[in-house]
Amino acid sequence: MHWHHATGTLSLDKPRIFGIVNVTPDSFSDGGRLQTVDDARRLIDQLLAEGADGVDVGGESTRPQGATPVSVDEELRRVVPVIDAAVRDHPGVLISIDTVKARVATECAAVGASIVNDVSAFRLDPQMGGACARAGVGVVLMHSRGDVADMATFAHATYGDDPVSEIVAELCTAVERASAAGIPAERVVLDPGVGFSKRSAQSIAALRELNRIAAIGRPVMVGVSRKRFIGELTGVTTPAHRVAGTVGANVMALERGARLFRVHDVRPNREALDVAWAILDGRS
Ligand code: HH2
Repeated sequence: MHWHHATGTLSLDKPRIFGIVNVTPDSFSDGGRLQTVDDARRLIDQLLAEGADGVDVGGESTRPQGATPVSVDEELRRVVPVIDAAVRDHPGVLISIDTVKARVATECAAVGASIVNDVSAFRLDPQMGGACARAGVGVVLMHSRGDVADMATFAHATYGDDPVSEIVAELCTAVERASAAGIPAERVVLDPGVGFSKRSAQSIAALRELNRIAAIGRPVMVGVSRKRFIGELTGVTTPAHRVAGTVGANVMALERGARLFRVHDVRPNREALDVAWAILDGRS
């Protein structure tokens, strides 16, 4: 399988890793770490040196403790200089912009982002589908409910007996939204949205039954890195210390069909996913 994006195609014949670059003062696990563009450049150098296939740059947090929505101008002020610098430092680098806003997507694509990662799967900005179609970007449609301020809380975490069937149905609706906006299927990746409008049991069910999401027919990304359900299962309260739990979840997600992994800690995930893939795939 291949994922088409604005500057080419990414083959998914092995696990692909996107390193997280949060240019936000309030992200749940590493907020405030990047104070300057040079801080972001150093992090990007490190993520790529450790084996990331691309970087996911975000300027608006969706943290569980009630994120503060950010204006378009403030979000652009945070992310555009970082994307500019990444393109200059690493020509050809695959850059994804994590945003729910069409104008941010358009302006980031203009300076070199090839992928738009929308945690609302085009629900929150009616212009987003058209903007992504025009820019020719690859898109990640992530499952969530509610708005930026409450999507990472339990406010909308109400499901019946089979939460995964509801996640699958809502992702299928997102795929239709993207298609109606003029985005070809080859540009679409789906994400179950671990921790978004889901209690831990529901996030774990989504990972356990990830095959049902893969069966929709598009490549699957997962973002489990350092998340709350890992803290609950392991007792590790500091998000940055949840690396081993993150690796465990990613390896199981690979086995159940995920091919794209959004992580903070690239090296341990790279090593684990490459070894797991050699065993799964029979090639080494
Ligand atoms: N999770 C977060 C943000 N963006 N995108 C995708 N596709 N999948 C995810 O699971 C996902 C995402 C939240 O994590 P993080 O960026 O670490 O924190 P914050 O939202 O506080 O910036």
